[in-house]
Amino acid sequence: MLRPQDTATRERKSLDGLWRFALDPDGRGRQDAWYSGPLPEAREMAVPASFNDIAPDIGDYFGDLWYQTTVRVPRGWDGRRVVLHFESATHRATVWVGDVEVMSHEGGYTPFEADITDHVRAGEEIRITAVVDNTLSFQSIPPGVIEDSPAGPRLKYWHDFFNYAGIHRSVWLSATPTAYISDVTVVTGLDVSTGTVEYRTEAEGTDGHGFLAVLRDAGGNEVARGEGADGTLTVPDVHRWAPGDGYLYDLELCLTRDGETTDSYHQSVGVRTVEVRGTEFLINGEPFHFKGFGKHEDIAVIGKGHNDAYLLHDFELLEWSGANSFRTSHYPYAEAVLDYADRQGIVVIDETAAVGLNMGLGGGIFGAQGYTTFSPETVNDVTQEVHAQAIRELIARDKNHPSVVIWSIANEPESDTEGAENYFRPLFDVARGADPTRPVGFVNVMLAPHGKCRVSQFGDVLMLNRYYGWYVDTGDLASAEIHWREELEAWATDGKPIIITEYGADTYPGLHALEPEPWSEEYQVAYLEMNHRVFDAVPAVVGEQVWNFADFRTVSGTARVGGNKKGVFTRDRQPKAAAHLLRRRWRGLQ
Ligand code: BDP
Repeated sequence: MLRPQDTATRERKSLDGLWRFALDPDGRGRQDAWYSGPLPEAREMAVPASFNDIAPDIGDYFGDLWYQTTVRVPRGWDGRRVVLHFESATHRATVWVGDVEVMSHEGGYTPFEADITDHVRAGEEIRITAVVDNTLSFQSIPPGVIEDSPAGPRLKYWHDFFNYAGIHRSVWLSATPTAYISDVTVVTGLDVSTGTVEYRTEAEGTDGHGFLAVLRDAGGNEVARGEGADGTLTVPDVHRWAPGDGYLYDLELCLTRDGETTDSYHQSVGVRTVEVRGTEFLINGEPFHFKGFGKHEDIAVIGKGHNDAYLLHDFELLEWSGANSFRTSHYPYAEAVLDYADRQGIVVIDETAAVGLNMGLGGGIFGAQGYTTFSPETVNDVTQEVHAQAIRELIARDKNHPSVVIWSIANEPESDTEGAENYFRPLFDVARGADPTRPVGFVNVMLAPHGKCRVSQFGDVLMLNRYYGWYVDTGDLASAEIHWREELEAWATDGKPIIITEYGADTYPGLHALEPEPWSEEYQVAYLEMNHRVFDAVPAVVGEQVWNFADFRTVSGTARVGGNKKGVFTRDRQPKAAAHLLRRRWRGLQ
């Protein structure tokens, strides 16, 4: 699947704006065919946005959410292939055009689309209705469960961020030629100063057509061209994509017939290599050290809705703090985020939405207890296939981003049992089958330390989340330092690169203490300094990503004060004292 583009042969029309919107607590809409006319009792809802924080009375709702809009198909689109494309709908959706069901999709963070040519006429208005379901189950990624409570059913889940949902990203109507390019895969290589761009084009309806690929530099000058659906282009004196230098070439892929270009698609290309060698993580053959954060898509009012202003602001703050990377904890982010990371030379660890596959974690902190993670009744074979599909869709979507250097297939799952080992082994194969070029890993939880974890054997890198001095040795940084170093030195014996993908301490902004104590700004600083001493003593550590970039909304609980407060920035992006510490460390300032 390719994202809609405006090119010499393609057009797109944004459907973002205010849609009609209705909750369906009794689950009547599907059988009463709400798609067959204007939605009953509709209010309006912003797209893209989470629906939860827009109005005061709907935040915790779960079930079917109905969205509807009308759009006129441009007059000039007669004879064209018309596509309806959703960048995401959380966590699943079914879509109708008029009265015709055109598609369903499972998974809240990857795109889906349908060819709706047969259901539309150029120049006429169409009604688009989507029913989005934000319920989680043991067979969804991430998992959840509906439990009874005296006040009625409640949705519980094992991840530490709020279940924001809705249409979080843009929706497009687009037109392509009927013979069209349907996918492209690019793999780049380097031989001293010469770059290679291996490309593979897929296309439909192309009898009698030829293929052309033209590579241009950032100034628009042609540097290489090739004929055929597949090929390898060579770029002497290549300008590499590198951390901090997001140089991109433009690869234009064309279908041609009788000397005319009948379809054209543009793919940006960063020429770089990624490799794990021993305990080193190499980008372009040079050791790379990750400095940055685990982030969230989380902002006031909009929730997980994509917002360009926050995108730019967050990257400015990454730059300010000296960060060179982040992880898309705990789900694939909007594609615009990865495009921007490509252009800025920011390195990304790209994660699926497989978070909370660990029912032993957070007992008492985050919610339900008493479940076994991997069992026929809970996370089972069906879940595993949904998870496999989530990995395939993530890689299909993001495979051409030079910024993406690691696939993270899960965050903090149970990983110390036979059930976990059997569940994950084939999922690593799925990831490697979909992309043999990038390292694959998963993020290990503190409950499965070195010697107990049965899943890290499958990873190319070790990604560890550790909270010594916070969840254990709370307030006792001296003991925390000893314990942490012991564990890390044990992991180093595995001979793989180690990235600390989470370390952090909840910090209430403005709370101060002469003797650093938990929740104070001074403690967050002292906690980070302790961690840094440990990392700097273990050469296999090739990266540190603080948890979290900013405070974020989560399920309420006794350990959560107005959200998770481990942000180095507040939710509205003001620095805590720790932000200045990181800036000094990462920028090498005094
Ligand atoms: C880890 C999770 C992350 C949480 C964090 C925390 O990966 O999602 O928000 O800990 O407790 O368990 O703050």
